Amino acid sequence: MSFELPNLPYAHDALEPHIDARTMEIHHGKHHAGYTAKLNAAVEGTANEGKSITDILKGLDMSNGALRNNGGGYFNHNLFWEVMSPNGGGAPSGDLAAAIDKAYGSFEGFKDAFSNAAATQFGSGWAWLCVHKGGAVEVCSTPNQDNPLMPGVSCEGTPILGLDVWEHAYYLNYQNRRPDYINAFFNVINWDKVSELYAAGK
Ligand code: MN3
Repeated sequence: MSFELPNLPYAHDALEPHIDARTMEIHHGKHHAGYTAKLNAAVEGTANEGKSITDILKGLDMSNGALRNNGGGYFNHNLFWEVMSPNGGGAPSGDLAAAIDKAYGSFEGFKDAFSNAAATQFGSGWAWLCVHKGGAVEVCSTPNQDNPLMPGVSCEGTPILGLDVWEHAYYLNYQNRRPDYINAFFNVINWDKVSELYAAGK
């Protein structure tokens, strides 16, 4: 059984004007599809065949570049599409809001920390909100397609929100204005989904 590229949960143009349709087409149909195909090639005929992507990442041999880059790329984009929605934006509520307030003082405090992590990740990478066992949340960032599930990587929690800050994620619409893209992302965050992932991961 091999990994499949998931369908987007909305139309390519659904996140406009925050994320443009052409970027979504290329990002999902070319980049994510590429990671998926290369992940399958990296897993085929190895002891990882048949394992879930989470199990593969948690048990990853970090020196296996093909699996690290493409397994990370596969998982990270799966999460990215899910945590966005045309009906997104606003702020979280309930347990997740309480955990965010506890860690960052307020939603605005969290937004600053997350935006800063995304803006200061040098070159390609991701910003994350992770949950640890017990329910504490933490913001961090990773280079390339690394992911906090991988051994020894950054905040080592379960990622429940991820923002792709590779140039392929924003360059057509925002060129070098990464901060504008980060700000726009907050208009499409699907906090219901993030809360669901928080409840499952804490
Ligand atoms: Mn990407």
